[in-house]
Amino acid sequence: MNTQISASRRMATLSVISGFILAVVITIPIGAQSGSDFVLALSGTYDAAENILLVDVSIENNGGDMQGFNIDVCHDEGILDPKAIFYGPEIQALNGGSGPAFIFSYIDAPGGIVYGVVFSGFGGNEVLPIGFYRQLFQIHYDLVAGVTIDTELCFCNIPPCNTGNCSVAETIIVIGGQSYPPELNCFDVTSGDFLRGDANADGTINIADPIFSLSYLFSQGLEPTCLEAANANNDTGIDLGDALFLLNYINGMGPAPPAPFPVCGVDPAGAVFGCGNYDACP
Ligand SMILES: [Ca+2]
Ligand SMILES: [Ca+2]
Repeated sequence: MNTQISASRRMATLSVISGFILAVVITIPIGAQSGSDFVLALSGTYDAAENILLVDVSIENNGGDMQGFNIDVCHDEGILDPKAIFYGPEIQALNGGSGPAFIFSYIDAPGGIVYGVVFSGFGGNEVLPIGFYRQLFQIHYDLVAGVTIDTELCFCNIPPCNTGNCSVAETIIVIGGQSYPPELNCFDVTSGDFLRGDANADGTINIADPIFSLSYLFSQGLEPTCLEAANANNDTGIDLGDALFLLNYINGMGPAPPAPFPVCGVDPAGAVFGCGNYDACP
């Protein structure tokens, strides 16, 4: 759990995305299974200037020393067009920083993408130990012209490709040379609304929000489910300044949070940390 908090916090503190980027709300999973030692999840942002949806695939690994994986993500081909896949920082750090030994990447698999990674070459022993990996890899999708972001992404098992060369396509995690199935959830993806300053994502702004932020920042409290909502002052950091900004506003001693505020909406422009899950808007 500490790994999750520190990794996410590091991402929140360091990640600054410039340009015209809107938060993309990716809602809670549909039809979640339970009991797996591996929980996959999605979060994302939409870059309106480039018309690209950037989706991070995370994994909560409670199973052991992970040696590799094959993960399929299915999408609506009438809305999304996958263009590229990039692995995240922990995979980049493998093998002395040279990255994984083998990558099998199929962005044109039927109905989705297939991404397989083997950490070590012959004789190696590279693993990702138990922990939370916020950006195991990232998928870049183009939006099909003329559509809005209102769709669903699912972790899935894509049948062996009838074109190309992806004959091993089932979603599995590898530990000790054995394959294990993770949870296969679906996530709604919308260019969603949120309320700036609502760090605890309950739909209202009050003193509970700066307390929630302070707990997250300094007491290993829960991470805001919508990081951009916690960016109360709409600058390039999620830090003590946001809690102080909110406290000043709540006590009538400072300005109100920038839009979207005081009603729900999308971020009109600017730097965004992403909004993984915000359900409090009507
Ligand atoms: Ca709140
Ligand atoms: Ca801030």
